[in-house]
Amino acid sequence: MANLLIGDIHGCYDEFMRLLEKAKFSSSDTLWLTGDLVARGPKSLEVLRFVKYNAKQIRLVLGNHDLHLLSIYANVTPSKKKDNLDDIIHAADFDELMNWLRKQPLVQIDESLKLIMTHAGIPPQWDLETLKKCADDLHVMLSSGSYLLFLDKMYGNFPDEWLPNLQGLDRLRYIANALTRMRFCYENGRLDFYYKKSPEQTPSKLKPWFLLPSKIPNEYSIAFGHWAALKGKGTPENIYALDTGCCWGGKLTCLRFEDKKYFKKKNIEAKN
Ligand SMILES: [Mn+2]
Repeated sequence: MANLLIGDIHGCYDEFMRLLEKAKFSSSDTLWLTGDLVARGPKSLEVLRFVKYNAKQIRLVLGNHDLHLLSIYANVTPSKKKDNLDDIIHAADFDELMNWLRKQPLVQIDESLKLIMTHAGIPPQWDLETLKKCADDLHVMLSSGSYLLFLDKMYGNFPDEWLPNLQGLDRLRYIANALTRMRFCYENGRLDFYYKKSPEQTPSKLKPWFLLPSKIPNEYSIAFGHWAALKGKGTPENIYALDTGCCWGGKLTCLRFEDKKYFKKKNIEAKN
C-alpha cells in the first residue's frame, strides 16, 4: 500500500520499468508521477500507453512537455526533432492518447497524507485554496471542448506576476507557466523564465520558488519535478525535488513516501 513518487520520465520507459521492479511496485501501491512523461527520451509512446493503461493506480500531473505535445496535436506548434515525439504523432492511437492526456490534472493533493504534487512547484503568493482553484480552472479548460482556445494562446512568458484579478487567457497562461515551467522567482514573487541551472549558478536576486515565504501550511509535503539541475538537492525538508535528469544521462528517482526511502535507476545508456 505504498505511495511511490517518481520524477520526470521523459520517455525513459526502460528505466521506468526497472525502477518499478527495484521499488517492488505492486498492484496495491499508488504511483505519483510528476509529469513530463514524454519528449527527449526514446520511448515516449510506451510511457504514455503504460500510464493510460494503469491509470487507476496512478496519480499524474501534467508537465510543460505534456502541454507541448498537446499543442503539437492541436497544430498550434510544429514538432521539433529534439522533442523525439514522432512515435506518438504517428501512432494509431494518437487521438485517443491526446484526448486522455488533456483531461489529466495539474495538481494532486492528498489530505490524509498531507501531500501536494505539481510539475514545477507552487508560486509563493498562492495559498491552498488559490492553488486548488487555479489548477482546477486550467484543468476544466483543457478537458473541455474549447481546449484549443487555450493551447493557441498558451505560449508566452507574460503575465509573470500573480494578481487575483487576472482574467481569461492571461490568467490561464500564468497558471500553466507557474505550475509547469517555474523555477526561479524575484523576491516579490515575479516569475523568471530565463534561468534553468542550479541556484549556485544563478544571480542571487533570483531565488528558487521553494525558498521564498510560502502560504501553504507547513504540515504539507510538496513533491515536484521539472528542475533536473537541482539533482534532487537544496530544498527544505518537506519539499521533494524528484527530477534527476534521467533523459539527460542522469537518473530516474523514486521516493517511497511512507519511509522516505529513495530508489534510483541510472540512464541505461549512460557510461558511468
Ligand atoms: Mn518540465
